[in-house]
Amino acid sequence: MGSRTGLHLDYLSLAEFEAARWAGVMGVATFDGSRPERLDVQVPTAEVNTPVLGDTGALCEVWRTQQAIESGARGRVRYARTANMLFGCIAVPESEDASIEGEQTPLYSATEQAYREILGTLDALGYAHLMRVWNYVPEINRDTHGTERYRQFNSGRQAALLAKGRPLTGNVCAACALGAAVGSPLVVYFLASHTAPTFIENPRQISAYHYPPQYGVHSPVFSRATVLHEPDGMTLFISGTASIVGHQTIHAGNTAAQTRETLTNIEALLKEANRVTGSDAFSLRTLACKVYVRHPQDLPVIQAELSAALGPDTHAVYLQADICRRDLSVEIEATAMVAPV
Ligand code: 3EB
Repeated sequence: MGSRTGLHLDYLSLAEFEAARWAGVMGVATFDGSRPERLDVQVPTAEVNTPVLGDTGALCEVWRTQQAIESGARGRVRYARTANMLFGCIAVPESEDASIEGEQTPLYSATEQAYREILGTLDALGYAHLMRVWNYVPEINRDTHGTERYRQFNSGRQAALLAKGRPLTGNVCAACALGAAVGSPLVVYFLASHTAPTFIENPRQISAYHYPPQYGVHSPVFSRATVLHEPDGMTLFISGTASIVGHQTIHAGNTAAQTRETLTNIEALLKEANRVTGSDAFSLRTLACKVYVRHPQDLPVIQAELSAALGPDTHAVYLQADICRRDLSVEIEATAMVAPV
């Protein structure tokens, strides 16, 4: 999606991206584990292992800017930055050794290390505000060491935030957390800013960081959305959004109804984004959506609901991924870039 914010987001097939040979690429995520051949080694690239649904084949999520970029690495974090923004990524394998010193699981340790390195990088380079984080956790719903792996991830994320003096409620990043193929490392990529974004909650939902303990001893730490105001435009990052009202999953077993409820949640977030920015800039039609589908056979049902709600020109890509609650069959994240108000 093009915009005047300096930041651009495009979802492209690998072939389209290889042919484009763009300048100004800040970061890339690929979703079938492949790496574009022609990509400059300087460009931080998150290699995510989730099957792409539909007929595009390998998919590249490409973040570009019109501003000058400097790239580098710090520990395992690869990054590219402009004056106000930093894209980064990290992949951390799970190692049984990593947790020897504590009672923690390998995934807990990998998560804690990933977040410590991310936050350390942001502190060192002066990008204080984590705006948006994408988390891909192999076998997210599997129980190991007596606990679901998503919950182990939540505990590790909280521990690192706490250790780095970050808040666990309120001004916390927009995010998503999805499953990935067995044997993959934990992959996290993110966008941070120098100037503060605005953090948005959904009036239809309890904030995730206030979920009751039935969802895990350590709550997930994320905001429902963030919006970054820049002189030349606004960027809205909508977190992974699902069929949750209050704190409860609704329409378990009914994917069409879950999709509609998810879209209602996204509409509520768009309304909030318009309210807090004093604009009417954000609407369903301004969104680029990334849709996570648990069961590939649900793809046509989900596509039909999306095009009914967003129109035939829907900007959406579809990935097969497990979702962090076992009773959820679909989750949608979205990004919008609009001109200044
Ligand atoms: C939910 O609303 C669904 O743990 O970072 C959505 C977005 C979800 C982010 C995360 C989890 C996360 O609770 C799951």
